[in-house]
Amino acid sequence: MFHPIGLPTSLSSLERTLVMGVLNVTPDSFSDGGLFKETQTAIDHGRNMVANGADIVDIGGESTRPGSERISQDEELSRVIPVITALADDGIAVSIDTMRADVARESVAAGAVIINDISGGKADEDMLPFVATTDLPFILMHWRGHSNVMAELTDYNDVAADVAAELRVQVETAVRAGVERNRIVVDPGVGFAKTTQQNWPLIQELEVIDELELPVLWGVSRKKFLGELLADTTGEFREMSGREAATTALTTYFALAGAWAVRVHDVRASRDAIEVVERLGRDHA
Ligand code: PMM
Repeated sequence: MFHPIGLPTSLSSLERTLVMGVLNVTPDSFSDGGLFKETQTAIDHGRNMVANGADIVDIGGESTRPGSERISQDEELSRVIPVITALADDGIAVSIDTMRADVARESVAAGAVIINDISGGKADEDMLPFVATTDLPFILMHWRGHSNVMAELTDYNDVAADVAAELRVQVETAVRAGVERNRIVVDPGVGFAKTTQQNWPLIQELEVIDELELPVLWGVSRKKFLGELLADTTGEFREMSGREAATTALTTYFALAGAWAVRVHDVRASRDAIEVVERLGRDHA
């Protein structure tokens, strides 16, 4: 288990897999409307996740579900900044989930301490130069294209090997732009430009990703491939809220493999799983 440099010491002193709680500030996540209400609901939810064991709260204003369209930068900022400000003021370690350099910049100014770019710097040419000016960890995900087109970008010879190779190129690009290698966390991007079935060998062969010798974040929580795995006898996918136990099973697997962090919705369940793995790893006593 090793951490990227630039993490708050409260986190870098931990020797277990970290839990990143998902906080999507998007109207589809908080459907009862009104920005103020959404903001307050999101802040409360972030605090609640920390009370339940989240080490990091990952705040995103733009949905990246398969097929989703982009929102404007102003819209994204108005969703995330008040939530970041409130949670950072509480002393919570906040990461900003954005593909836009300007959103990352304003989020860092508001108190975010980790930058999570699902495009790994590919969506906005200003992202990597901006990250290079900070001393913060950078989560770089495997990415082939925006959510509205990614379903057509799923050709692989060997999914784990190809994702690792493409991640290596993305990492080298980031380093050339001035991002220190030891600040980078890689993320194989489960569900992004992968068919549901392609996610399995990627996860099964996680040692191929580990060969990059960088901390690894896995984001599988509630994703479609789990809904498909758990489909009922008519073929109907399991609904989102029924995918938690499967998500937690994967958290156990990733923690056993020494993942740096998991990005999850149900923080308590994953944190419990990680505590079990950590206890099992201690010497017999
Ligand atoms: N997945 C989503 C959004 N952001 N960030 C990282 N680093 N890794 C992910 O797998 C990831 C992400 C989409 O999932 P959601 O709609 O449940 O937030």
